[in-house]
Amino acid sequence: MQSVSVLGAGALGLLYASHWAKAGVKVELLLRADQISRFAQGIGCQDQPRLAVTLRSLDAPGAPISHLLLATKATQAASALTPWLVHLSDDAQLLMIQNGLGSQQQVAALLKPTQTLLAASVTEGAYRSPADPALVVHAGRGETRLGVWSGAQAISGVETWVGSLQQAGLSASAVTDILPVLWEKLLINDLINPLTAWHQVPNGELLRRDLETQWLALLDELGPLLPWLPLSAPAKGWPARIREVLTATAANQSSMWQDRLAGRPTEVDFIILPLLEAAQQRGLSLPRHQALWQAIRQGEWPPPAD
Ligand code: KPL
Repeated sequence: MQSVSVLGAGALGLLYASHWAKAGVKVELLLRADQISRFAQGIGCQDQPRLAVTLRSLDAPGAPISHLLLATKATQAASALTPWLVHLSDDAQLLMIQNGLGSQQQVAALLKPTQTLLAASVTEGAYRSPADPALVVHAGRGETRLGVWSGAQAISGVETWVGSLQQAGLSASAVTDILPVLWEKLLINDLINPLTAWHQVPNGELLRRDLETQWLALLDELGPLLPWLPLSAPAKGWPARIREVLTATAANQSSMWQDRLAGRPTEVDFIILPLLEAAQQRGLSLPRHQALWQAIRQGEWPPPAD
């Protein structure tokens, strides 16, 4: 892959974009006109030299987009992509890296049958530098597992993206069935993100005994639902898997905590809601999840601790 366009200049978008740029891939950031000045000095990972990338807004001329990384929040994937659809080539390949489930279906519905949609589950820990929004802090090394969601040249598309991510120094692998992988990630996000945002703590703090009991209680509540979900239990069991992610991303501010800090809508409708819906279909109830979803959705965060 010689060039890639990135839509969504948040933490993960910048993380991928700067790795590609450093590896010599031609990177184009797709931005709103009012965002351009923010990236005029280049982008990069904190403590590393800045890298120049092309900054393109909707009204600027540009070549048809053949490879697009869609790195917005799940809440914005479809709406952010819509104005760019006319700039996609007929055989464009898109890779989505959103948390949860729901945004993939929304984006697939916007594409032509000749275009390819890939979806990925990402466990990289990253947040934008508080001092400079053009810089990203790579707070925890994770991986990108990607597979086909829909489209024409899906299989060869997966190989192209995996190869390009690996060449850029990121850990990436192809999976034959992406849905169980996305459900597994949804569960990880369900157990980590709301609680870190609620208590305003980095991921690693959920290893504290008092907070661990809270995500273990959420996990316990999911027990009767898990056999119905299209995912297989991690080899070491769920608690060990969650502790592994918490340890690997200990210093990270979860994306939901970042949303709370920025006053943005959170991704609860893509993370907790699919679980509530799946439970409802089976006649199961998830009162803890229901209460958490409702409170966060309505922005009823607890007051900050003293
Ligand atoms: O995906 C994440 C997120 O914050 O959204 C994890 C893996 C929990 C890293 O923070």
